[in-house]
Formats: sequence, C-alpha cells, structure tokens
Amino acid sequence: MMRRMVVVMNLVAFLALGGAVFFAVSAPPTAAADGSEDTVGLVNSATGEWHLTNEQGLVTSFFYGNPGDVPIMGDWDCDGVDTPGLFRQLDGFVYLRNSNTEGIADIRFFFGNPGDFPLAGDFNGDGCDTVSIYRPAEGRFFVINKLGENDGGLGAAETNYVFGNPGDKPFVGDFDGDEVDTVGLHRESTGLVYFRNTHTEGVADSEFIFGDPGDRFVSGDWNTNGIDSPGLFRPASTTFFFRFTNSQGVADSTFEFGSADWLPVSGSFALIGGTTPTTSTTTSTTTGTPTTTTTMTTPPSSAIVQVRDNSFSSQVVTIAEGGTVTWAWVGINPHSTTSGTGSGPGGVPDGNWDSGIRTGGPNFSHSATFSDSGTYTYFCQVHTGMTGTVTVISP
Ligand SMILES: [Ca+2]
Ligand SMILES: [Ca+2]
Ligand SMILES: [Ca+2]
Ligand SMILES: [Ca+2]
Repeated sequence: MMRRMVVVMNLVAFLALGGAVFFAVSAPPTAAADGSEDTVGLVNSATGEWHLTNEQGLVTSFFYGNPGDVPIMGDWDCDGVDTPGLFRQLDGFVYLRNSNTEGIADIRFFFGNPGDFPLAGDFNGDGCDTVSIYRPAEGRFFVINKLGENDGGLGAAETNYVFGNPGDKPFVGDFDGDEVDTVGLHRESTGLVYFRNTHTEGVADSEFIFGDPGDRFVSGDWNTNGIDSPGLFRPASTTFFFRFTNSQGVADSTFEFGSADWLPVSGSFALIGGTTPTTSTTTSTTTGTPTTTTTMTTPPSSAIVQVRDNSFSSQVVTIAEGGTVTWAWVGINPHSTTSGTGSGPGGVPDGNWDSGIRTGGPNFSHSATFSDSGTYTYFCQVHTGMTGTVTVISP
C-alpha cells in the first residue's frame, strides 16, 4: 500500500534498469517482530464500535466493550494477530478478546488503579503482548509480562520507573528493532515525541516533533522493516499521518478515514476484505464547521513480500498496473520466488520471473515489475506448499 512506497524507493532505483533483476540491498531488511505490516483502526468509545483497516485499506467493523472504555490492541494469545482489549479506568479492569469479531471478553482481570492509562506491548520480546500501565499522576510506568485470568488481580508490576512529564500521553513500540517494546510519550500541545529503548529510568533516547497540537498518537511498523515509528490521527481532518522513521519531518503517507471523536489504535489485524473507508459528517474541533468528505482507495504502486522460513508474507499482495513487487529474504533457508504453478521441486515455472534459489539471509532482494493487470501465482522451488499470489489491478 501507499505506506510502503517510500521504503522501496531506493530499491526501485535499481529497477529503473528494467525487468526482474537481482541486487543486494544496501540496508538489509529486518523481519518485523510479528512479520506483517501494522495498520490502524478507530474506536468510537461512545458506542463501543471498532473499525479496523487491513493492508488494502478496507475496513472491518464490530462492537466490543462499553462506552467510555479505553481501547488497546495486542496479541494476547501469541498467534501474531493483534485483537482488542479494553481498560475500564473506573475500576482498573482489563477485558481482552482473541479475535477481531463481536463477542464477550476471553480474558478478564484487574491491574492498576482507577485513572491509570493502559499500555499493550511485548515488553520482554517473548512474542506475546501483555497489558501494563502508565500512572499519569506519578509519571510512572508499571510493566508486567503476564496476563491475569478469571477476574483476579494481577499482582505487582515486575518493573516500574519514572519517565516523562505529567500530561504527556504514553505509547508503546519497538523503536530500535530488537523485538522488545518500550515506552514513549507524546505531548499533544506541541507534537513532541520522545521515547526510551530500555525499561530503565533515564532521559529520552530520541526526541523529535511530529504533528500538530490536538493530534492523537499511535505507533506501528508501517513499512514492515521491524521498527515502529509514529502515526497520528488528526480529528479536524479525520486523517491519519504516518512517518516511517523516528525523526523530524513530514508524513511519508496519509490515510483519510473515520470521525473526529474516534480514538486511534494500531496493530497487525490479519483481516481479509471489508468495506471502503468513509469519513462521516463531523464537527471540526478547531473551526466548528461541519465537513463531509469521502475517501477512495487506490491500489499501491509497490509491495514488499518477506521470504521467510518457509512462507511468503504477505502471501497475497495487490498492486496497481505498472507497480513493483520486491521479495526480501528474511529467512535463513534457501528459497526462490518463481512465477508459475505448483510448488517445491514439482512446481512449473511460467517464465514471468525467477530469482533462482538463493540463500544468504537478509542480504537478498528480488523485484519484478508488472505492466499488465491480472493474477500471478508463484512458488518456492525448494519448499512444497510455499506459494504466493500477486494481483495487479488497472487503476
Ligand atoms: Ca492474537
Ligand atoms: Ca511479552
Ligand atoms: Ca526495542
Ligand atoms: Ca517501520
């Protein structure tokens, strides 16, 4: 999708020579912690309605929770899919669900005090997200690496430390790509973003300005390089702004969606299909002028597919006619991306593209440009069952 365009620009420069060619990338791609692109969602906390987007920009909606609950997203059951959680600030109760569907909580427990702010993340890098809290009155984070159960209390935090200034809004992400989530803070009054890369007390490891006063912050891996970076939901224009690096600068991509009073969430939701996003009639928080706009989605001009041990991720990508797909080797085993049917040694190449069998971990990429619309299947010549599809759409 659009969010991927900038990261492949340096790769695309190689492709200007034309066709499917081999090249070593100068900066090796890194596997995302959960192996897929993060997307955003919006929660109407007045009604408990969730609206989650997928990598094609389509929206899935369902109800979960009660009015006023604070929404979070995390991978509570360690299957790589982020699903809803709610924190009821009145009593410190946590309600987690393991699927992106309507239904009751799968996990319930309490943690923290009334007024605490919930945080979801993988704070110890074990592949499972847990719920921790930020206590604004003390500027203190309380981190715990397990979930509670059966309406019980969770006990004391494993780590706690002071970071940041009172009034700033906390967020969670893996800002250095070590697969451990740490915390940051966003100052809504100035757009200051600052974070730490360890769960220890100290000054910010990085700080920069992104966004305008009043923007609502989310973090995520928008370009699947394994590093989380800022996103913002701007209520006045119901638009998300994404930056792909943790540095000062303008947005690398935008996405218009939702309603001004909704709260942003982010994650890897594994949703297929959905409806075209729309923005609803809203009263701008800055001018009071009602505005109505509708957003059309268009296919992206490029996509990156991770070549993993042993799968292509995402297995199905959609791009616009004339676009480019880049396969980035992140696994250790030898693999190929070979157009054709079947898979493994029994696969039948059709000659559209073939990387050949390559080893070398994250030092390899192979790209192909698609000038005609259609559905293209491909496979790994080594591993039976390792297949993928590229769908090319006329703009
Ligand atoms: Ca999950
Ligand atoms: Ca964890
Ligand atoms: Ca980290
Ligand atoms: Ca990233």
